[in-house]
Amino acid sequence: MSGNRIVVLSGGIGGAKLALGLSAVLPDGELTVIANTGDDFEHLGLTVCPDLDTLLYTLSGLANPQTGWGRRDETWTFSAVLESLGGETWFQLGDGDLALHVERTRRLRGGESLTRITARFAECWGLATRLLPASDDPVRTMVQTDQGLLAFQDYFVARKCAPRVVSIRFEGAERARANPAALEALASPDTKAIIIAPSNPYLSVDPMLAIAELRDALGVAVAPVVAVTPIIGGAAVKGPTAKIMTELGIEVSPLSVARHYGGLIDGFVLDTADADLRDSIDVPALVTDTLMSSLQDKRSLAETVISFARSLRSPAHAASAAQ
Ligand code: FO1
Repeated sequence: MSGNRIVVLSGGIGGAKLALGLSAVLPDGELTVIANTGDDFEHLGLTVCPDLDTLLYTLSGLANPQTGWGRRDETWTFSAVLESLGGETWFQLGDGDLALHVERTRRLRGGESLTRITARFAECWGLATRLLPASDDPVRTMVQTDQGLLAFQDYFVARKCAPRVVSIRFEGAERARANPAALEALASPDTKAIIIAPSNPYLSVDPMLAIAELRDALGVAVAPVVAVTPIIGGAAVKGPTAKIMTELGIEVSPLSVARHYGGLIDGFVLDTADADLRDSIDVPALVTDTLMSSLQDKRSLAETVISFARSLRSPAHAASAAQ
């Protein structure tokens, strides 16, 4: 490994697209992805880690391009039989995907950490990227809504994000230790940029930032921290980000996202559709095309974000490092 590491904080589908672009433009072993575990839950007796798995599948070329989650060329015999038995099928587990959850659960019960298991799976599938859960301790996103307090997947999948969000909290975050390998990556002098992926700030990035050690590590990192907007022209690229912002009384604008990360970021990337907002952002801002449809889009956004990050000094961080 040379001294040009890039670290990215990512949720599921949107973050995985940028992670794929970064992995395509960086030499093997240079990319570390720290993944949200707030969406993880126990289902049918199995531990399911949707964001980690979306990253695993995407980075190994196995992802389902239609859904963004789950595996390509999946079969659904398990789900069909379960349904015929009157079982719970609101959260769909494909046959191949099921194998991943069974093996992870078996290893967790045998005492292996989620970090170790994820590294093992990544090795089995030939990933050149280091994939790290934000924590080995449980952090669970809970959504307070007009229909009561809901576990994340109940809100997101079972109720299709329809309930009105009142507040969001991350159970276990106050006790959770950050993944030591993630802390090492954030602090390493070899790390040249830390990127907050265009994931949902409130549902996918905040569960990681709620872990004090991780947030603090970002705050003192010497490498510049750059966030990429998940909001383009007043709408979310995918998912419920804009709906949630409206319900929480936050203006649906990249400006709100930049402010949300205020004090943590040294640079912000916004879309060409929002170029007029550049001067209103408190940190240096780069305007570029942030929509990632093709692999070429992902690669070119990755290259642009890396060179923007490299062009930044991180004044706050540099000052604290100099003391
Ligand atoms: N999302 C859905 O909307 N419906 C599903 O049935 C579903 C199943 C599923 C199974 C495994 C997995 O890793 C992810 C799955 N997702 C499903 C996606 C997932 O719940 C969300 O996209 C993330 O948690 C949000 O990042």
